[in-house]
Amino acid sequence: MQPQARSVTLIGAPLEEGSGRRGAAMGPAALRIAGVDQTLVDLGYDVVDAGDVHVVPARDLPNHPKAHNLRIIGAFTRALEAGVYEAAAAGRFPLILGGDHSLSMGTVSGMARYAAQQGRPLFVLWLDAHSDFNTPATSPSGNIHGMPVAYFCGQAELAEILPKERPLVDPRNVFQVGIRSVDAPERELIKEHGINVFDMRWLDEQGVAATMRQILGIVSDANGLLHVSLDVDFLDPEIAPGVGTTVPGGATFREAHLIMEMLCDSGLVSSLDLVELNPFLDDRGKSARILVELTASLFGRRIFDRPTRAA
Ligand code: 6HN
Ligand code: MN
Ligand code: MN
Ligand code: MN
Repeated sequence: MQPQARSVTLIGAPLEEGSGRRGAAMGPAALRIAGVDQTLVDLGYDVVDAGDVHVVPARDLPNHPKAHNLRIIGAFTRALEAGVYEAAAAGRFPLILGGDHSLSMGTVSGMARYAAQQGRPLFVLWLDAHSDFNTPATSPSGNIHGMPVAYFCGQAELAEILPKERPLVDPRNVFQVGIRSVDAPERELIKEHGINVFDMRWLDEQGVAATMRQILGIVSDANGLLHVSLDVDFLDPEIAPGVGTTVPGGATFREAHLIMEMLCDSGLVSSLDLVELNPFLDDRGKSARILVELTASLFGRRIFDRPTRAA
């Protein structure tokens, strides 16, 4: 099986204001140069590149002392929420080229609106070194890219970026894999809200195959949609150095590919974010290329077909 939609809309989100440093705004360009569009065309998909989102800072939002650049991030959130919702509602697979991780406030919110309309639960697979469940009150940095999960679960107050009645994601429907850097107050929030964390120790002990079977079984039993958010720092910095927040001891090339292959086989994936790529910090396009390789695996590139049980 393949991801559900046979047509893909690429949406560039040149956003870097959610991270503590510059460079991630060049991410969409690097992913295009690495060939994300043609890779999907070669796999047989109908691909439309909607180009990059361009916004001006939202003047109705406050300047928040503990959530930096809220006005520009708020404007991106609104535009991405709408763009992702519209692509999904048109039967297409939204693939977001980031951009720092604050963009997921918009993309996941857009998918949450779509899922609610379909009467199906939305699940989120968060592949990241970090939990990104800070709030302005707990954040050590004030950087909003550390807050998107708390935002789309309704826990991070960031003024009224989206209407108050926006559909939220149930924290128990969030699966975080690869986690190895969590702030102390953030950890308490994660436990309190029941986020499912499969940290690096879990992966070392249980392996990615058993972990993914467990997650995919839950999504499948619930007839859910699955949004995947892939942060470059999920991967080990040796293979993917192009990110501002490297943490040693990340996923290997093979672990990451197996996750993508199992996601593909499940047919459950509805949407994908590729985030935190910082080409300014990359090593000759290495990280951009691996993201495109992983995307190809998620969309069905494989070495050989596996024997299937069902006829
Ligand atoms: N990311 N927990 C740290 C913070 O500042 O909140 C790091 C967040 C990193 C965010 O990797 O997308
Ligand atoms: Mn992240
Ligand atoms: Mn991260
Ligand atoms: Mn709460």
